[in-house]
Amino acid sequence: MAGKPPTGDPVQDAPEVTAPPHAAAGLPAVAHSLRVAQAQMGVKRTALTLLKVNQKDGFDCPGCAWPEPDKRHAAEFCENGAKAVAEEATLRRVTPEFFAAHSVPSLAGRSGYWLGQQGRLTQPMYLAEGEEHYRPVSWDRAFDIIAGELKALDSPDEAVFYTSGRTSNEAAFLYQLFAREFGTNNLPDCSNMCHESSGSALTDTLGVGKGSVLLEDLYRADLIIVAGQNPGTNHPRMLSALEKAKAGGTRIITVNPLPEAGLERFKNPQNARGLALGGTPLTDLFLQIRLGGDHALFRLLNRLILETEGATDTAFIEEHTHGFAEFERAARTADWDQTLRATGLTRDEIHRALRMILDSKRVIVCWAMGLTQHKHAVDTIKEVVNFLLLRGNIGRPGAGVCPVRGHSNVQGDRTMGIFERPAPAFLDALEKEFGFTPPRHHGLDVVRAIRALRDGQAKVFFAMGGNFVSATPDTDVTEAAIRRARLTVHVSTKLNRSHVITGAHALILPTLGRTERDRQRGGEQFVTVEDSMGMVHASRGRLAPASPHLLSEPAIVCRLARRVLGEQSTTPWEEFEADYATIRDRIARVVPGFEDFNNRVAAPGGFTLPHAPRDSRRFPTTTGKANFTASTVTWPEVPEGRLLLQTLRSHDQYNTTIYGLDDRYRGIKNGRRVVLVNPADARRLDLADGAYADLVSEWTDGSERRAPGFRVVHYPTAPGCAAAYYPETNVLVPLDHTADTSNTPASKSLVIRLEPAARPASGAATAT
Ligand SMILES: Nc1nc2c(c(=O)[nH]1)N[C@H]1C(S)=C(S)[C@@H](COP(=O)(O)OP(=O)(O)OC[C@H]3O[C@@H](n4cnc5c(=O)[nH]c(N)nc54)[C@H](O)[C@@H]3O)O[C@H]1N2
Ligand SMILES: Nc1nc2c(c(=O)[nH]1)N[C@H]1C(S)=C(S)[C@@H](COP(=O)(O)OP(=O)(O)OC[C@H]3O[C@@H](n4cnc5c(=O)[nH]c(N)nc54)[C@H](O)[C@@H]3O)O[C@H]1N2
Ligand SMILES: [Mo]
Repeated sequence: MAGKPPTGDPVQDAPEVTAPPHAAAGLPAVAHSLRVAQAQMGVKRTALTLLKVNQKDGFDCPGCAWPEPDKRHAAEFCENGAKAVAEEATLRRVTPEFFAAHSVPSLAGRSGYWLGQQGRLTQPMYLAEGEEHYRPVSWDRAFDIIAGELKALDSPDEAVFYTSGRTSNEAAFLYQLFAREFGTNNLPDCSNMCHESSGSALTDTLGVGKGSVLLEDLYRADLIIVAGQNPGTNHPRMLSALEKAKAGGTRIITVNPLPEAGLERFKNPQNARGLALGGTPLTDLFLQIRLGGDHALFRLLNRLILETEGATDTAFIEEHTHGFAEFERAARTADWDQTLRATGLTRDEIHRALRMILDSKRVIVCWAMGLTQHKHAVDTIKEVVNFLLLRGNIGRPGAGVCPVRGHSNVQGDRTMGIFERPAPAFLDALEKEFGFTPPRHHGLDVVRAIRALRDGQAKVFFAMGGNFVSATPDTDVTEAAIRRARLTVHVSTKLNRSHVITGAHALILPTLGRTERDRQRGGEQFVTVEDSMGMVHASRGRLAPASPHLLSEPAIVCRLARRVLGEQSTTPWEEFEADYATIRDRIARVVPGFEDFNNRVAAPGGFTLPHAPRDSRRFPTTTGKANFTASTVTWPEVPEGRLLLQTLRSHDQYNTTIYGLDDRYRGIKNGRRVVLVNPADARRLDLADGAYADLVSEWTDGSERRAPGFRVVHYPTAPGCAAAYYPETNVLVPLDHTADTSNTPASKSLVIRLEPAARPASGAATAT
């Protein structure tokens, strides 16, 4: 029933397994989303809220960053978008009485699922040094506490300002401005763990760290390759786009170790074909690749293209690219046997892929975490760029790179300057506009911030959203690092584990969500976001705020900045808080592409940011051209008797927020501590389906990490590979196991062994 959170810890980790379906969405998805939404919001609020998702006069779905089509459906949301909305618009509340009843140590013993189910945070709360309970605190006192600790630091670089990807453009711009006026570039964000590898690879090769395609391009492509992405769960509205593309003749190659139901067949609940008929088959060719084999695959494809008479776009290569000769030399040495070993694919499969590629004039490659979270992620993505450059598939309709971003405004936050390594031109613009001297030396990313906290070099940790301790790698190391901090502060909508693993003292600052009205002195405000394809548009919440004590994210930053910076700052923080249009006026003057921001964002649907490679085949790289690259092909080697583990999302979670225990498209419910293993491997390792095992990750320095008590599920993943859910498995990822260059935790490739274990006592709660 709406409004009533579960009382006992509901996480009975007793996984039940059935055969996975071969299609995604359809009526069950609609029914499921309404059920979830009504449990949190009640019937009326569900109807009122869901109808405003992604409408031109409504709010941006807080789920994923997939763009909205220009012609919108009355119900422009998906099952998982509905869950994201319900999670925020829930009627359940976490009140001061809740914190009086539950000590912080007792909350640290609860699962993340249980914490999230308690509802929205309603008042600023303070955990004083040496105490075990959070108590209510006034906003003024909260800002005093933060200012006190920040001013006591020996250097501004002892503070860390983390951002998750839901923060609006306006809040993000103010937040980075505050951090830099305070004196640090320590602005790590969730992107460091997510698409940082894409940003690194694309900036080096194309000059812009973002995708180069628009929604219309997908419909015009002859071929779309979806590599390392599970859109049926994580970007469900992408399936509608793929369906539309297929209707126009586009073919699809899926590259994935798992046969993901959403990519096999899509039953669109918004049309008759999806409702009554069997839906649309999406994938034409499924390449069931081994984890981390993509670099080798694309390298061999590049060699085969080079060897095919007339297959390369020589005019494009000559006019627009740099480094071709060196790349060609490297690519010509690509080795068949090595590639078959690295990928686990057959010659025939690779030849079939090649034929489809050569038959296609316009090609798009889409990818997500399956490519970015590997040690060699940046080189892999650069190889994808080589692949597209070879046939001139950048900067023309129906072709290009399409890294599909995660959080709904993670791309916008970066555009607004949330970056620990800001471009000098961006800092110059800030300096000119606001009349202060921004720090020029680089700040800390996520992994480096954890090390600094661990080593006592960072003392204040401030988070604008997110769930840092659960999202980051090496859970035990990270939690110990956070506990060494003097002060931890979280601006949040929902309770999570990061609120209960704290520094010496801690604050929770509750904030408005996307769905809620934002009234300031200057009247009702809206905010803006940028989607995965560089489209910027307004987002307006309609619901009454979850509590009268909430402040918006921009208001929190403005008040904090005034309290911390005082006279030292000439920035008009009060004016910014009263009227967000005044923030947008400044963004317009600082961030290229946002000229005349307020007027342009007033247009229904907003506007598209410029993208030089996409718009005019100009490449703002160091060479002034698109860069071919020639790296050494690598892939993860797995010793005998071991498996390669990827950590991924179930259908019933949003990152560290667990919506429920039903990974419907994989046929797993009522539990999350499962490990998916290929049946042949399982037999070899003598692990029956339903047996229990500890997952032990083995690290190059000889150390080990253990996640106990996982149910073995025989599942048709690629041989040699295994899969288990994040965040339960983050404990297995060593802090130093990161991608080269981007420093992204390599959470999709962990060498593990499975140690048979007893079935955990029935009803055991999961700790994460
Ligand atoms: N409902 C929901 N939506 C979300 C999220 C959520 O948690 N829930 N999270 C959001 C965020 S922040 C992000 S970043 C995105 C994440 O979106 P995804 O990247 O789709 O998420 P993952 O669950 O990590 O899935 C990775 C996919 O890549 C495949 N894969 C893993 N390793 C490899 C490999 O080496 N090669 C290849 N070719 N494939 C591989 C896996 O089998 C899986 O299908 O989704 C966003 N949207
Ligand atoms: N092992 C492993 N680890 C991973 C990954 C993986 O695939 N495997 N994926 C990585 C990826 S791609 C990402 S993006 C990170 C995610 O890392 P984060 O972004 O830090 O984590 P989330 O779980 O998305 O954060 C959820 C919390 O955000 C808060 N929140 C929600 N909405 C709002 C809002 O509007 N404002 C504010 N202020 N707070 C809000 C709520 O309190 C909620 O509890 O995790 C990474 N970690
Ligand atoms: Mo992400």
